[in-house]
Amino acid sequence: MPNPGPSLSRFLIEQQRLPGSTCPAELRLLIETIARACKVINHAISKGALGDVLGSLGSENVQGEVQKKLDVIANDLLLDSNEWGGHLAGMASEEMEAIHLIPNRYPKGEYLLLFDPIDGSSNVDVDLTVGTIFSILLAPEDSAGRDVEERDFLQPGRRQVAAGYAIYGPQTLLVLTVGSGVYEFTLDSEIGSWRLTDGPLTIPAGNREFAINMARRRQWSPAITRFVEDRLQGSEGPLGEDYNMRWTASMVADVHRILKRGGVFLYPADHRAGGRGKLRLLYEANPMAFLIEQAGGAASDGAKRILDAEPIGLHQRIGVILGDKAEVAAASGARS
Ligand code: AHM
Ligand code: MG
Repeated sequence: MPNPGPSLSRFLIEQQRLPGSTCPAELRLLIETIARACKVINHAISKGALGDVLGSLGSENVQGEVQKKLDVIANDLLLDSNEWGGHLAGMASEEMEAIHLIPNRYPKGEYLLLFDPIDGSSNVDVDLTVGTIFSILLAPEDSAGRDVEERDFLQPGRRQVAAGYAIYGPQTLLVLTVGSGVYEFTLDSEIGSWRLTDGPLTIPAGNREFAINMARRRQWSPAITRFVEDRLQGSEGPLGEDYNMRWTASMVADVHRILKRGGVFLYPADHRAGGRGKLRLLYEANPMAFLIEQAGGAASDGAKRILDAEPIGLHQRIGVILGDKAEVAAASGARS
């Protein structure tokens, strides 16, 4: 690939022209709009204290989490950027209890957009990597001619037509799938253009790195406990090899590392409480699972494929194990 490769627009237009394309023009225009909003979010994040965007608001979101100023700024930017384009029937976000309908003054389209505007937002105030995660679905056919409702968003992840994330780190990247591979674009901030810099991505097999929040150990199932314990014993244990552990508290950063370098990410369900884990199915687990599968990896809730989970609520949580196929199988109870 020439470096830098084609712009995001050119890449998507070329995808659109391929026989059997999974990227029609309307989807391309929607993705370009999301990518533009991510550029503005990137700008706001990079201003930091100079832009008065750090710190909390004192309010809580529907999850009972304290909202950071940037959670709300990024949420509003994504709503404002996407509601007038005519591509969407509705939106849903980690930061809003209810779905967001497209105002009647704008034309409506056939897609549904779900997002986590700032994932890993506890990292913002300490200048660590955060991201924006998005998932795109088609509105059900029977929603034509009426306002969409929450139930229209409750589709299994295998029905996603596109998913991706922007990652605001040492470089600002957009990582995207429209169901035919995973591609990485780097923001050239001087000319304001996303340029293809890698892809199609394939998760390298056999990287001995795992990502888990060890402080939740008491909540793990026997299978997760055994998986982690085997790796902690390293060359002195049953696997006979040393492992490394990484935890950034930003799923976008952990998933990006796995896409590029391999390994496995785990945020399991709370085994003792019969709980569902921390991460949300519709706008965190599903888009990441789609990307990981498209890059040759696997994504499981510990028992079954995440993309087959039948959603029952907009903000429902699910256990997440994703990355290298063999590691996901081992953490889900198969023998390591
Ligand atoms: P957020 O969307 O409110 O930021 O929460 C999701 C984040 C993930 O990015 C990360 O994997 C996880 O929460 C970290 O949780 P913990 O604080 O338990 O380490
Ligand atoms: Mg999140």
